[in-house]
Amino acid sequence: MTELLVPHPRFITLEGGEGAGKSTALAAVREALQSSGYEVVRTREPGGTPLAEKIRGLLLENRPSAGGSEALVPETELLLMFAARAQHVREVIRPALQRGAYVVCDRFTDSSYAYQGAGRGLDQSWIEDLERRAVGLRPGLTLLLDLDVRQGRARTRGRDLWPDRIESEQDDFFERVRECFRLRAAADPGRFRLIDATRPAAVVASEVGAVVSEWLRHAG
Ligand code: T5A
Repeated sequence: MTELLVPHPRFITLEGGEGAGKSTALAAVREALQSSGYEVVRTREPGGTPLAEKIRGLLLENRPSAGGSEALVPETELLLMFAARAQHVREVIRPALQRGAYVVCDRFTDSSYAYQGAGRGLDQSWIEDLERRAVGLRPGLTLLLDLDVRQGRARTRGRDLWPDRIESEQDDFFERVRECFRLRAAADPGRFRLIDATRPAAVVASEVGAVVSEWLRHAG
């Protein structure tokens, strides 16, 4: 049976390109929610359950020993992302929402549209179908941290000695990813908030906190 896509007001996601500062901003989201007295479940994708974290390892592993000389083809990459997501939604996200918690997730299905859809060139309608059938849930609020591709990559280069398999893609791949995120945000202003992530971390965190407080006034 095809599931309906239901946006949930207590489900908040952070999206953006590499090094946009999502992990850093997530702390500001959590702080804003906890200071209002809510239980917060912080999680990430791909991953978030023991099985989904194993799938994350398959997806991001960059050493040739992971699959010998066998490269992960785009279709496998997409299906593994959704395999991990289905598990994560069923085991962690839905139960937390059902008991009244807020769930804050570092990346979700928008990343599949951006990376596997725009980046790898896979058919968007296939992703839509997987989203309806295997996920059936959308965030109520998505913070898109937007940043020039080179600036983001310079940040992660300074941090990562060994880039993962997806981080090792070329700039044009990440330009398509960024463009897709921006188009999705423009098409759905009720859900997305575009955050200028070029500014210092403290300034970004303060805006993120303000956006979440505003969201709580409306949704809480
Ligand atoms: N993916 C994921 C898909 O392809 N499809 C999908 O469906 C999903 C769910 C995940 C990979 O999987 C892909 C996307 C990714 O390639 P990951 O390691 O979780 O892998 O990768 P990212 O989510 O990109 O995580 P990063 O850590 O690389 O980026 P963040 O979280 O955006 O950045 P953050 O906060 O760790 O910051 C990066 C560095 O910049 C500094 C931080 O201190 C840190 O060193 N920084 C700033 N510096 C200056 N100014 C600021 N404002 C800063 N904010 C942070």
